[in-house]
Order: sequence, then C-alpha cells, then structure tokens
Amino acid sequence: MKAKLDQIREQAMAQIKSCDTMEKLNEIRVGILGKKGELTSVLKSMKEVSPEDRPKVGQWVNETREEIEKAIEASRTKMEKALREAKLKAEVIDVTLPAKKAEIGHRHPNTIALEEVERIFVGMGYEVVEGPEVEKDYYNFEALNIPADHPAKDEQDTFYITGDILLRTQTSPVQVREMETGKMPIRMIAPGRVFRADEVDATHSPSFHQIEGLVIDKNITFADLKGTLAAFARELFGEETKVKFRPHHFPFTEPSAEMDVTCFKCQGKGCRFCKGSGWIEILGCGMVHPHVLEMSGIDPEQYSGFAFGVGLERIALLKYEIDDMRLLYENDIRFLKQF
Ligand code: 2U9
Repeated sequence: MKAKLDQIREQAMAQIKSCDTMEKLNEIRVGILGKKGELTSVLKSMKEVSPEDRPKVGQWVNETREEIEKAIEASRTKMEKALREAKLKAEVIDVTLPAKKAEIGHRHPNTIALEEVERIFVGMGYEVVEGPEVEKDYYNFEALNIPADHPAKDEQDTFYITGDILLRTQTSPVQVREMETGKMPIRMIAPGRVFRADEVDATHSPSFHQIEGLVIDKNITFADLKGTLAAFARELFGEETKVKFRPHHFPFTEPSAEMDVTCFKCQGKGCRFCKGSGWIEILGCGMVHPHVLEMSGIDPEQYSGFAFGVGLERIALLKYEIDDMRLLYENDIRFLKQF
C-alpha cells in the first residue's frame, strides 16, 4: 500500500511540475483527488485493510493527499502570479503621453448676435420675454390688425396646425399677450423662432429668428423710437453709425418705417457690401396702431408706444460678413469655429 501511495505521489508531483495552465492543473486535481480519482479509490479500498493496519494506512493516505493538495495550491498561486504580471505588462499606461484634448464648443453666431442685442436693450431697461411657437391665429394675426381677409396674410405663407392654430410667423404674439396683462408701462423685447412656408435660399428659411421690441407708456412719440433705435444701431455697429428712416407700411404700426444704417464697411461711401448705396437696411418699426392697443385693452387716448422687428439671422450675417444664411444651419464645425 505504501508503495502504491508513493507511486501516486511521485506521479502527481511530476504532472504538477510540468503543468502550465489552470485547466490542466484542475484536470490533474480531479484525476487524483476527485470522486473517481486515484487517491480516492485507494481510500475506498481501505475496507480490505486489516483493522489493526487501518490507522497507519489512513495516516499515509492523508499525508499523501495533503502533500498533493499543497503542491497543487503552490502551482496555482505561481500561475496566478504569472498571469497577473503578464496582464499588468500588457496594460501598461504611459503617463507621460499628452492627454486627449476635449473639444470645447462655443456659441453659435446666432446666439452671439442675440446676446449682443439683448445686452444692448437690457442695458436700456428692457425686459426679455419669450412665448409659445405654436400660436392662435388671433394672437398672430387678428390682434395685430391683420384680419382674415387682409392681403398681409397671403404674404406670410403660414404653417397651419388646424384652422386657427399655427406656427407663429412673427414674435408679435408675445407682445400682445404682455399688453393683455394690463401692466403698464411695457418695455420689452421678444426674441424667438418664427416660421414661414418659404423656399430655402441664401436669404430665406422656413424657420428663422426675430427680435421684436415694444415700448408702451404715456407720451411715447416717434422721437423716442428714433432715439432708441439710433442708440441701438450705434452700440451694435459702432459709434459713428448714422441711421435713416424710410416710410413703409405695416398693418400693426402707423406711421411705419424701415431703418437703414450707414454701411460699416465703407462708412457710407458705397462699396460692394452695401451694393454701392452706402446704406444697409436693418429693421422695420413704427408707432403701435391705436386699433392694436385698443384690441388688447389699452386706451390709445392715454397710452402710445412704438414697436420694431429685426431678423436675427440678418444681424448675424451682416456682423460676421456671411453671404449665405444656409451656412448658419448646416452645423459644419469648420465654418462655425470661425466666429
Ligand atoms: C405689437 C405691435 C407692433 C413689430 C414690428 C416690424 C415692424 C418688422 C420685420 C423685420 C424683419 C420682420 O424678421 S422680419 O422679416 N418686422 O419690420 N415688426 S414693427 O410690431 C409690433 C409688434 C407687436 C403688439
């Protein structure tokens, strides 16, 4: 029996020594110590050993098992250590390599222009008010003196949701809602996205942005309108900027005008940028029509006001000398990076 056990041990030690994977080591363990293993079968044959020899033989079997188990354990620890070291070597990090730079974005030219316009008007005591893009026909047209049969309604190719719900074609509904609150005076600008069923080209888009302004108080005159908008133009385009008002027509203002500024490229001399005229059209404006005041519950005998509207994209295109509006919407980083 002793010889048999010695043989099992010698053989096991040789196998363990030459073993180079965990899987093989496990196979060796099962082959010797498992249910049907060699040592286990020796243990099973103990009943054939005479009772007086059993303690001695039992001790041999246990010693042999312990030795084999120890050798297996030692081999496992050695292999695990080798595996860990190989993994560490493979995953080595070169801490001296430069870090990957995170791409930092910046504001869109539209946003830069909007924040500039907001800064100017907030500086003059105006509030910035926003409103819904989906509007009622009443707030977008009717309350602004554009009744159902008005030709201006045809000009503004509107996206209708239902018969009287639409995508706003101007931000004026925001001002109407403000007038309806009855809180006087009003000194506000309403920036936001507007929609018109226009074909896309260098100067048109079905969705663009406006900034409209409204001032209502007692004794507001056209002089207030001119002074305010001239100050705005000087802030936006430079101290030497001059303004010119040309008569115009809007249903919601009377009288109405369009404001031009002296070309900031040639200071009014005439160049390619201003198509030789020396002037650049910037915005529309006028005194709020008495009927518009009345419809929102403001007494035109007591109050008067002026309003204006400017296309945000137009300001951004002019300020950054971009010649095609589509470039603002293509989101080409190489283009947007420049501003
Ligand atoms: C109320 C009363 C009057 C807003 C105004 C304009 C003139 C104007 C255009 C500029 C370029 C639209 O984006 S654009 O195509 N707007 O010329 N807008 S006066 O007048 C108002 C607004 C609200 C209650």
